[in-house]
Amino acid sequence: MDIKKRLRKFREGLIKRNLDAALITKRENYFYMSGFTGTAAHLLITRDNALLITDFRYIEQAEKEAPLYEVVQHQHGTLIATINKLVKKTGINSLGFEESDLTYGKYSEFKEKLDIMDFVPLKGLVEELRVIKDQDELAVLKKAVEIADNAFVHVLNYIKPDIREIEIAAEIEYFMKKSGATGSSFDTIVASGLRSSMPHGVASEKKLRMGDPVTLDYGALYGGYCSDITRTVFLGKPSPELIKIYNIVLKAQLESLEHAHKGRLGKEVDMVAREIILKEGYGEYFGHGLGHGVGLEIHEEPRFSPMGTRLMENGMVVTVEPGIYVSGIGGVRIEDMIVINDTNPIILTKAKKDMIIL
Ligand SMILES: [Mn+2]
Repeated sequence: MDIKKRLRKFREGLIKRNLDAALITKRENYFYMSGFTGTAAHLLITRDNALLITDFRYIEQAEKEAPLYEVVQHQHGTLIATINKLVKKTGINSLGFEESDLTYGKYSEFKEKLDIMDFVPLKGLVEELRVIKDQDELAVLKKAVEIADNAFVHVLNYIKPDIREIEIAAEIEYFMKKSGATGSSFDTIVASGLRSSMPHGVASEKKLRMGDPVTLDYGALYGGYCSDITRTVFLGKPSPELIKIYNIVLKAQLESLEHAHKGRLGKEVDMVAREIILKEGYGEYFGHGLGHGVGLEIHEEPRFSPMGTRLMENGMVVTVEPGIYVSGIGGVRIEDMIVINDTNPIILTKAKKDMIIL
């Protein structure tokens, strides 16, 4: 992790915003800015200093993981007093805080007790840096995707009549953990039969039956980074309408991939898939965006959606996941993770996309 470079860019952002310093409280962001993996830390980054404030439990770990930071210990109940000492020492007057992370309760307390003139909401400074992934991040993301890919091949052996969705989910998660994942990047979705028309049907106790479509949507959390994959497979021969739906979704997925490159707006890529699905008469059954950025968080910038006004740049990692969901019939979604490139994207997901009938 090139923390030095991240700090340099962060400070450019501070200067642009006319801030002396910022307090970083969101877990993904303090990890990104320092390398610290613990669950309790405040970063105080000024134009000249980088301070990591944590408690007794994490001192040794913080010193090891965040060597570019001066680690400062606070006692129970003395966090604000500790920050005030550092504020005085570093002579800062304006301090940004992460508006999307601080609860109202914490904000009120900070506002009241911090010896700072300007306590200013900061929107997405670290998130902006995180949008473009560097080589180290891409290597970790690639591995996270590979674990999910392998889990897909593995779990196909378990998709049989009478098995419950939760057993399939457990098998996926067990496999991923044995492969090095620290966990799942979100609650595993296994939606079979009519449940597959629920785009986010988390695995239930429903048993699989012949003729069921089975949508699997899950991901590995590996080295702090998330992967995200969806495939819909069929247990026995599906109905003609489901076959038709599958082929439309596949076509929309493949064609939008070709347009997911540098210089395109998020909404332009979304529109490619949307128009294909609309033309086939299923427009109203594709009710979500085409894709989302993935990294330390499962959903982050940029977005492929009708509202996506961001220009695609090399090194962005995004999902491409069109779907059609018809209540009473079922649903299909196909999702890959890609890296934006000059022309064709680098498709990280390798799992087979041709229709699988088990
Ligand atoms: Mn997704």
